Amino acid sequence: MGYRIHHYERVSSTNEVASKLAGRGAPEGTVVVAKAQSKGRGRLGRKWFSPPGGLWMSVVLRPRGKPFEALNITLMAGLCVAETLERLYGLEAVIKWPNDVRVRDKKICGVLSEMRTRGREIDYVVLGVGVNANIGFFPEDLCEVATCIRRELGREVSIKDLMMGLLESLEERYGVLLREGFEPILRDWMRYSDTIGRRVRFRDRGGFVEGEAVGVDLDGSLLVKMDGETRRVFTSDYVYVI
Ligand code: BT5
Repeated sequence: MGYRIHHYERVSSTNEVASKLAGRGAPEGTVVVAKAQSKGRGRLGRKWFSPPGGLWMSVVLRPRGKPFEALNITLMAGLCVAETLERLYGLEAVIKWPNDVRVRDKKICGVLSEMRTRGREIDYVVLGVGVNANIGFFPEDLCEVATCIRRELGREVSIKDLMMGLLESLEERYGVLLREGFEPILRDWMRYSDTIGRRVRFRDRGGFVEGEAVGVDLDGSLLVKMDGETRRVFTSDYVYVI
């Protein structure tokens, strides 16, 4: 695909900047990376803590004429982060459906894909990835639940090397996704998943219900078995792995 990387010191959110560029016609492979974000965002209106020391990056993708969902791209990106952390640093990373990469049961990365459609076609997807690389401190509410590469390795890492390693992996996996579809991605994703086989809770008509995660469908949705039936659950269903 070929990348064109735009570096910033500080932006509101790299997803926001990348969306603006994509809306003005920026080509596939446009990358926005910032040293810090003042309004880093997570899913469902949540905040993403983004001080200097992290890799905060968004990539514009234009999978035209392909029946992918943003969720396929999210899962693909989680896989790329997990294998990059393993390949570059020997970290044992697992993926929590749909978008968390975790090390020793703490969140080290989050992925946020945002899609813009035109009619029934995808106009663009902005793939946002946040990896905690060399974070000096976490606020109180994240201290116990988040980690960073430096904390895991006991040494600083190069954010540039991390970015290049991740972009390389994304380029390869995205190529597979376009050529062969989601199936081969999902197969590899499963090897890193720590969600399948676990109990999950999700929102259902105002209340919450529970079931067992038994797989992931080709659209990226989670397959949950409950009372003899298998349900497809989406990220908007506020899923919690128990
Ligand atoms: C995510 O949302 O995990 C998606 C995060 C995506 C961030 C990237 S950074 C580059 C790009 N530009 C953006 O503006 N965003 C993307 P979600 O699954 O909703 O998780 C959000 C929750 O994770 C928060 O409510 C916190 O509990 C926790 N959290 C916030 N900041 C964190 C951090 N730095 N490390 C670990 N956990 C964090």
